[in-house]
Amino acid sequence: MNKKVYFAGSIRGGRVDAELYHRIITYIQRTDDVLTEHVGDLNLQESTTDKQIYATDTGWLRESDLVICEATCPSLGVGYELAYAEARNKPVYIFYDKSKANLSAMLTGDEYFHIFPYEREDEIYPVLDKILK
Ligand code: 6IA
Repeated sequence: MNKKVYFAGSIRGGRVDAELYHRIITYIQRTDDVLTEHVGDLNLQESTTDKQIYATDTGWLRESDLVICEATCPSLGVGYELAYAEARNKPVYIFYDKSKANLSAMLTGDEYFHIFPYEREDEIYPVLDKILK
């Protein structure tokens, strides 16, 4: 059965990597379901209240089988989601470009998280294959 993937990526933290999120989400969707497809929407518009966003996203986090995150662009919301997922024992996989980001010690110091520093985007996809197999 398809896995339900919660993909986390920066929104208000900055959209510099939105196209990368879109490519990762499209890749995951070849085999599995992404609950948060909008994170990779290149024309994302705020269309609802923050309360509604929080209620929907935390519901999806509880419903998800696993969380996959691209964390190169720092985001408070993503950090919150990762802690929320850990508290509910969801497996969490974090990718970041090590030439661009110095990931928070609150992530790299937490052995619960599976963290994958990469140098080139093409290193991400074989790891995704292993995670989703
Ligand atoms: O602090 P940030 O905004 O960077 O947090 C980004 C994370 O919070 C993402 O992984 C999302 O799951 C979640 N998030 C933040 N803003 C939204 C949002 N905004 N919609 C859904 N999830 C969000 C409204 C855009 C709407 C038109 C789809």
